[in-house]
Amino acid sequence: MIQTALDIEAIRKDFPILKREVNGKPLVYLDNAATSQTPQQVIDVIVDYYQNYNANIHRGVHSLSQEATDKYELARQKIQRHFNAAKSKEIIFTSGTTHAINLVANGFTSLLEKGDEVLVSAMEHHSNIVPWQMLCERSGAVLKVIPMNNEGELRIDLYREMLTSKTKLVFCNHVSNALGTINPVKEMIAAAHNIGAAVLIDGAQAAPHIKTDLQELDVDFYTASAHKMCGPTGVGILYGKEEWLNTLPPYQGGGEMIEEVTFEKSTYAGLPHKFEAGTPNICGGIAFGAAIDYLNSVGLDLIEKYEHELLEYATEQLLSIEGLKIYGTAKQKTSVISFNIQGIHPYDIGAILDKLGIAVRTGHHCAQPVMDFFSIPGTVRASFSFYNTKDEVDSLVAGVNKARQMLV
Ligand code: 7TS
Repeated sequence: MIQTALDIEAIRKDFPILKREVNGKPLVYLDNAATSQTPQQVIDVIVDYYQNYNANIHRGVHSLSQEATDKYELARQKIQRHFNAAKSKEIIFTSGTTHAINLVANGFTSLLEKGDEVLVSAMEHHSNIVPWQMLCERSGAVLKVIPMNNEGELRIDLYREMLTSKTKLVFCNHVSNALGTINPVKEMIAAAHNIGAAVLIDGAQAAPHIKTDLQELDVDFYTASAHKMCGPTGVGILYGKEEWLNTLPPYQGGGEMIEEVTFEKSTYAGLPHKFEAGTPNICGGIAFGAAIDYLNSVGLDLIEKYEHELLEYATEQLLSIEGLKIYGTAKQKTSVISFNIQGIHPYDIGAILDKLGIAVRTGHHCAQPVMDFFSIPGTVRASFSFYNTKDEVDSLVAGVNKARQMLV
C-alpha cells in the first residue's frame, strides 16, 4: 500500500495532458526521464508572456522590455535560491544541459595540456561524453573511464586510484538516465578537489527528483534542463563557481556578451552575460522559474519519498513477470526502471505498450556505452514522476505481461 502526503489526484488535475487518450486508451505517461509534463501554472506563465509583455531583454528603455528583463532576472534568482548557489551571476541560462556541458568543454581547451587526464563515468549520457572527447582531440588530453559494477554502481575504490596529479577534470552524472543510479557525487567531488581537479556534475536527471544544495556539494559546475523539471524545452542552466566562470573564456560571441566592440578589439561583459550571447529563450527562462515554484509548492522532499515508493512497488511488480531482467539495481536509485524480457526486442514491447496508451522509451537512451557494458542493444525504460500512480504501474505491468504473451 502506497502512503503519501501528496494529494496525487489534485496534482494530476494541474497537468492537462494527463486527461488525454492515446490510441483510444487513457494516457499512461512513463517517459519522464526524456521529458516531464507541464502543469497549467507553467503554461499560464508562457501564455501570459506572449500575451502581455513579449519584448527583448536588457536592451530597450521601454517598459515592456524592462518588465521582461525584471521577470527573467527574477527567474535567475529563483533558480539560484532553489539550488542554493552563492550568487545569481553564477547561474548561466543555456538551452539545456547539452549546451551547458559544451560551454564548459569548449572553455577548457586552452586550460589543458597534452597528457592531462580527464575522467568520465561509465554510465554517462552521450552529451556528457562526446563534448569531452572533442575537448581531448583539441587539447591532447586523455579521457579515462571510471568503471561500474553489474548493479550499475560506480567503483569508487577504483575512481580514487585513478585520481592523480595528471587529473584535471572529472565529469559524472548525478543520476544515470539509463539506470537510475544516484551517484555519490559529494564524495567524488571531495576526492577530486584533494588532488586539485575540477568537477562537472550533470544534474539533468537529478534536479527533477532530488533537492540539491550546490554550496554543500562544493561542485565546480552543475547543469540542469528545465524540460525535465515541469518546465519548457530549450532552456536550462549551467551553474559555475564564480572563479571558474571568470577563468573560462566566452563560448559564443555576439550581442549582450560584450562590454565594448571596435574592429580592433572587443571586451567582454561580466557574469552572467559573458556566456549569454544573443537573444535568449526569454519566455523559457521565466517559465523555468515558474516550474521551480511549482515543484517547490509540491515539495521536493515529498516528491522524492513518493517516487521512491513508486519505484519499489513497480520493481517488485515487474520482477514478478517471467524472464524480466532489470538493468540498474543500485542501492540508491531514482524512479527509473530499465528492463528487458528474455528473447524479446525492447522495441516490440514499447510498440505494444504504445497501442495500450502507455508511453515508455526504448533503445539505448543516448547511453550506448551502458548498453555495451550489459551486452544488450537497448532496454525498455519506464521512468516515473510524482504525478504517476500505483494504478498506472499496474497498467504497465499488465501491458508488459500482454506483450510477453504475444511475443514469446
Ligand atoms: N544528461 C543526462 C543525464 C540526460 O538524461 C540528458 C537527456 C541530457 C544530459 C541531455 O539533456 P538535454 O536537455 O540537453 O537534451 N536525457 C534524455 C533521456 O534520457 N531521454 O531523452 C533525453
